[in-house]
Amino acid sequence: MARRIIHIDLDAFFVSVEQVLKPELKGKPVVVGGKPDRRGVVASASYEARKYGLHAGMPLSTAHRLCPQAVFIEGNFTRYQDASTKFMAILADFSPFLEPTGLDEAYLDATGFESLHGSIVQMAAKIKRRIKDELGLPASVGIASGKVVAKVAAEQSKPDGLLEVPAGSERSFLAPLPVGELPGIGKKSELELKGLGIHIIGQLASLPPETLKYHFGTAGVIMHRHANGIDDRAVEPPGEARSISRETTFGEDTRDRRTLEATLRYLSERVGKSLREQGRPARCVTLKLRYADFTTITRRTTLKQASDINQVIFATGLKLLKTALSHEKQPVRLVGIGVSHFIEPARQLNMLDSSAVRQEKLDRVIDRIRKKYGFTSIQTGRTLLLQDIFASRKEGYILPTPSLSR
Ligand code: TTP
Ligand code: MG
Repeated sequence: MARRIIHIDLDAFFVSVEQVLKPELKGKPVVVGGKPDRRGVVASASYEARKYGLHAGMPLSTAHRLCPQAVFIEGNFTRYQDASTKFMAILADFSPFLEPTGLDEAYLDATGFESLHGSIVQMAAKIKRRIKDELGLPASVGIASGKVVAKVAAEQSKPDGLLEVPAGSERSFLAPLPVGELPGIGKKSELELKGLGIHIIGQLASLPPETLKYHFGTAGVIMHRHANGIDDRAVEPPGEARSISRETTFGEDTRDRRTLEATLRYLSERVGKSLREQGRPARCVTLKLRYADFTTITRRTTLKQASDINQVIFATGLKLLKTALSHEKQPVRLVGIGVSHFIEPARQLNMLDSSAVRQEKLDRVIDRIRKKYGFTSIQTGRTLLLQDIFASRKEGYILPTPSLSR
């Protein structure tokens, strides 16, 4: 029997959360991402705003030019995280086979659940109802025998849709759609396929797999299977995060070392906090810089000893920053820092190093104070100058484009 996989994705997620708080925004062109004089990009646009050509990733200034009457909102990431947690809790009530693939999307394996709900379509309708009733959010759902077709079906049904692709009709469902609609095909592959005269998924499905392998390597073989509606990947419960990072774009490109270092310190402390919450120290620290002309570089250091200490993350990032800036004269547009390669904790090793022990204790005390009184209630001298650059609230400074990477 064919599997029944559900893919569910909330509609205009960030915008919809804002509309729950301010119902007067419903039915209007709304953008979350920042005020139009900010240099960031659109994170989420309401469907009314999309009629004017607005979409995620578009610079706010362009969005404003295309649709000056849109309401532009800064947004609040904590709010979206909160809504996401509640959304996933509702899904978990329906099936233990749950794979979240983003803040606002997940796969559910519903194979064999027909008798519980009448049909899988009825099950999906119940899921949508609960999300609407309890969170006030619209969702779109696709149902198919595999993940890829379920995801495309959800996308095709937006907004507020529900679409089932019956077993056996996966291929014909996909065939007329543009190749760019197939998950896994990015802008680059799309262009390359167009160069080969391949525009719709049906054409892709008919190509010999060897041809696709020749052009795209193993990704081409997977592309061929997916274009034919074949996808037996399991719905897998989430693994642990593989990296934690934070980044921000400056309001104005900057060469000012003190600003860059203060921001790096602040971002390092944010990363450190998450790292300590997950309880596994990291071996690698990565610095990310984007220069005024959008050239983006990343530089990584492997630590001798895995760490979750603010000072270690910052000092490592700072060294990378200084080296990078000595090679580049352009002003900086974005700075980010991340950690990866987590290990299981082996505290006893650290005990040999009394300064590390002291710093760990200090970080834990700081975490407790911040939990109680807010992130900016206690600061290192270095980050104080950020008060003049960023607004703040209890959860910390309000960065123009906070990183979504977890
Ligand atoms: P999406 O599900 O891709 O977009 P959406 O929910 O706004 O709209 P829809 O699903 O109806 O097409 O992303 C979910 C959220 O993730 C989105 O609301 C904001 C955030 N996001 C960004 O911050 N930047 C981005 O480039 C994208 C694509 C999403
Ligand atoms: Mg969405």
